[in-house]
Amino acid sequence: MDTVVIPKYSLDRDCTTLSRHILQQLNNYSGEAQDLSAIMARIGLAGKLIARRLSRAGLMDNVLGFTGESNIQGESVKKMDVYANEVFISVFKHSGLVCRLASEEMEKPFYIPENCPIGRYTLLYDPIDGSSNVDINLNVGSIFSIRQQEGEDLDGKAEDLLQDGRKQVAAGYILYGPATVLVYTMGKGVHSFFLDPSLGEFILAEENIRIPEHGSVYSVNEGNFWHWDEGYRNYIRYVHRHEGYTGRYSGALVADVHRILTQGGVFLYPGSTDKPEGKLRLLYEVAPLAFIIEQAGGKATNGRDNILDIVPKTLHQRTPVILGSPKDVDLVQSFL
Ligand code: P6P
Repeated sequence: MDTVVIPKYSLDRDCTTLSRHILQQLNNYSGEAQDLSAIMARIGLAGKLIARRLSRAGLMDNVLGFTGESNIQGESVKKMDVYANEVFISVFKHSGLVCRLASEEMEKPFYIPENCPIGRYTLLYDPIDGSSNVDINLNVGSIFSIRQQEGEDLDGKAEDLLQDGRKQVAAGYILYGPATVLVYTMGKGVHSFFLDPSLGEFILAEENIRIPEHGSVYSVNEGNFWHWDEGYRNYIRYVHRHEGYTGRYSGALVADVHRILTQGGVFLYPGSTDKPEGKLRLLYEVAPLAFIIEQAGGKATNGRDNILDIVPKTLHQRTPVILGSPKDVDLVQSFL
């Protein structure tokens, strides 16, 4: 299946919005298809609201900097984290679509009561990933994953979310950069949309994106070098000593993974002696990105198991991750 690039500036291109593309992908106009189409459109609205805030952040009071609070992860919360988290909640209110939201910024799942009698979908998300970049105007992203509720969740613990990544109905990310780009999959390939500010719409740019079999980029925070197992250190020594490799690391997962998706290579965030599970969260960071990468023909592993096969025990469970081009993921694993 080749990557299809849509002719630019055709009328039909300008009309291929997120919601239309979902219906095209599902090739039906059932209630369920319409629901998923509406969910994706609302995720697009969240992206537009966050992109607008980011573009004005430096000119507004009370947008940048820290709140002084810490989140469930024990991390200092940025004002932008709180705003973006609220955006995702607000865009799904009175939608009848999504009953529960699970976010990096909220210890427990958040229920939108007016939606719960009928809303059978759950949104899991990292509202602003890479928020350390917000104050210096570098790339940040949002990551999302859609799952269907199983059972009645009578105890309000959303334990049906603790299932493997293959239960994801849809997943993707929004990259806030020179352009705002939304990339998603529903298990039928990976597709990218650019926000056209003149239309206020995400417009289809590429369909069925395929990750190169190999790429020159390795993306990792080498500052943790002496905290890794020897196998990771030997991999880094290999790429240091062999021609054809280059390091790229932005500190924002979405930006680094988007580079790997489009140019090939490997992103890794290994476990360390003090944090054997690594830093990145499984349910709303690594599993959605693994779905994207695998759908594009790449691989995603924790060093032993396929990321999409991992069954989490807790909502905010972390996992080590190696993801990207098949040949490069295999090379890393050959040292472990
Ligand atoms: P480190 C940002 O805080 C984040 O969650 C990801 O976006 C990013 O990949 C990672 O942490 C960076 O972590 O330890 O390299 O600063």
